[in-house]
Amino acid sequence: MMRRFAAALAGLLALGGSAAPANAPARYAGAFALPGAPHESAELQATRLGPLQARLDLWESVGARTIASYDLDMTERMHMIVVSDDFSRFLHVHPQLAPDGHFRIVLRVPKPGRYYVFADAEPHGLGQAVFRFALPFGRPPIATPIAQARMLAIGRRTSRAGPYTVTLSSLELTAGKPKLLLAHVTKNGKPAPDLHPYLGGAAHAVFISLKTLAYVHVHPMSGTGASPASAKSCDANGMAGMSGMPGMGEMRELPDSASVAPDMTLRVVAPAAGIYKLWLQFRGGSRLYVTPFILTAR
Ligand SMILES: [Cu+2]
Repeated sequence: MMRRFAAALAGLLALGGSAAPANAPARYAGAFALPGAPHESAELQATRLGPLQARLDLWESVGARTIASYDLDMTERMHMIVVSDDFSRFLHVHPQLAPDGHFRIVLRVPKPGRYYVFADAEPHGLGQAVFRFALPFGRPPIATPIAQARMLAIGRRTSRAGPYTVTLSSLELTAGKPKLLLAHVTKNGKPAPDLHPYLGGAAHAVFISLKTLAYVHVHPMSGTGASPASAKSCDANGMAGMSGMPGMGEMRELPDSASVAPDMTLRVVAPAAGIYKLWLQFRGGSRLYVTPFILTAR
């Protein structure tokens, strides 16, 4: 057995190639995840630290020039959304920008598998850009169709996280057009009394198309004031920040101590028809919660 292993290794070395050490950095080019064409390109270098952990180093460039200046958006310069390719796991993390223009973070994923990493940032003067990478973390277990369906939680307007239950007014979106969704949050059956802002927003909603991997990140507004008429006026006045959405201005950031109403309004434009998974992230008390939903855009 040992002799066969030694022979195989010798053969490899004889090919003039040496087996890349397991933690050799791997490079990935980013795919632009928003409609339209990007002004910049993005690259990511991943150095494996363990089966479920890697050091990520990400930078964006215009031509050969590495971008060094990024605007703050919702209190951070980059929002990194990490989703397993079976859409069962969701992470929202924040790589830190270094003076050399590189964002760095040590990412730990919950289980083996391939993960889509969405890097959402605003290079100064270039507007919002989102790039997608696909990073392998070991070999995923084979998921049965039943397990996949359960993971997707298709057709449910309510979703639970800890003591909270979130109910959406609808699971229907309109492709290419704004749709207002109301999210009602209860805690132990009563309207949630202890919701607070997360990263300056009442909540964060990330939609990803299961087919095209199109990415939409919106910030719900606290309260139900945004009727369809006011949605139109929002357009005119730029009330609500909806990155990835045409025609909306910056949202006023909320202090951490503020209260968020148990009813929130999401204004969503699905870029195309298809099935989207939504992760609605909010702060209840001092803890973060995320509730998944599946919506259909027609
Ligand atoms: Cu973020």
